[in-house]
This record gives sequence, C-alpha cells and structure tokens, in this order.
Amino acid sequence: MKQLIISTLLALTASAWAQAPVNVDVKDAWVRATVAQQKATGAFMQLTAKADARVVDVKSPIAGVVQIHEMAMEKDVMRMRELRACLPLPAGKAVELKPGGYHVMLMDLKGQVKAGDVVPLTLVLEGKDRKRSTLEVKATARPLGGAATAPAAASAEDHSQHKH
Ligand SMILES: [Cu+2]
Repeated sequence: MKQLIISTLLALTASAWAQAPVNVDVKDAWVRATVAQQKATGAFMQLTAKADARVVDVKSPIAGVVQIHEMAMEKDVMRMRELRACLPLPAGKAVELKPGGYHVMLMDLKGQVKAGDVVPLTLVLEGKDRKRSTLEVKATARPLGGAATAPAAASAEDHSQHKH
C-alpha cells in the first residue's frame, strides 16, 4: 500500500514538472476579421517571456493549418513566408506579432471570422530546458480595415493574396 502511494506521488510530481508553464505574458491578442469565403487571416499579439523561451507551434480550432509567418524582402517585394525556425522570445523583451511583421497565419479557415468573435489560440512554448508547455490565448476579431492601430502596415499585408 505504501509503495502504491509513493509511486502515485512520484507520478503526480513528474506530470507537474512536465507542465511547468513557460512564463509568457500576452497582450493585445487579436485576429483580423474575414469576409465570407476568405480562407486565411492573421493573428497578432505581443509576447513577453520572463525567461528565454520560444514559440514552437500554434494551434487553433478555427483553422486547418496554422503557421508562424514573417515578412521578408524577396527581390524588392515584401512577402510573407513561414518561419522555419521557432519564434524566439528573449527574456524580458516584448516580441510583437503585428501586421507587416511576424504573425500567426490561420489558413484553411473553417468559417468566417466576424468582428467581435473570440478566437482561441494555443501557443506551444519551449523553455531553455526544452520542456514544453501550452498557453491558451483568446484573440478578439477586429473588423477588416480595422487599421486604427497600424494604418501604414495594414495594407502592406493582404492575406487574401496569400501564396505559399
Ligand atoms: Cu502570413
């Protein structure tokens, strides 16, 4: 009996470690609303990690495919492409995912994203010790052309023209 209790305790401790959260603050999470039939959109937020960490994956129930994208110059044209490595989150430094920069690309959308919808995102984070944990983020959909926060950048990135 004692044996059983001890092994149960060990199992509990082990799972607690495995889920030790990577401490990351999320601010201003939002998704750009879509028009009917639109198959892709972007999600944006500001991430600040307490200790060095990285985003290794993002998931969302509203999209069949989720990728982390970056904007990059290709032959004098700004294009977006999938980030091959993980997105690094240096300790204490706010990393911005915003139109015209890093963003979470939601593709193969299962339906229209309307302004005001709350879109769940799951970030898979990895700490320096390589342990992974997940962070649930609720991103609010902002209207198309909701450029109030980033007027210049908003038009630079047209997700309807998204090509891979
Ligand atoms: Cu993209």
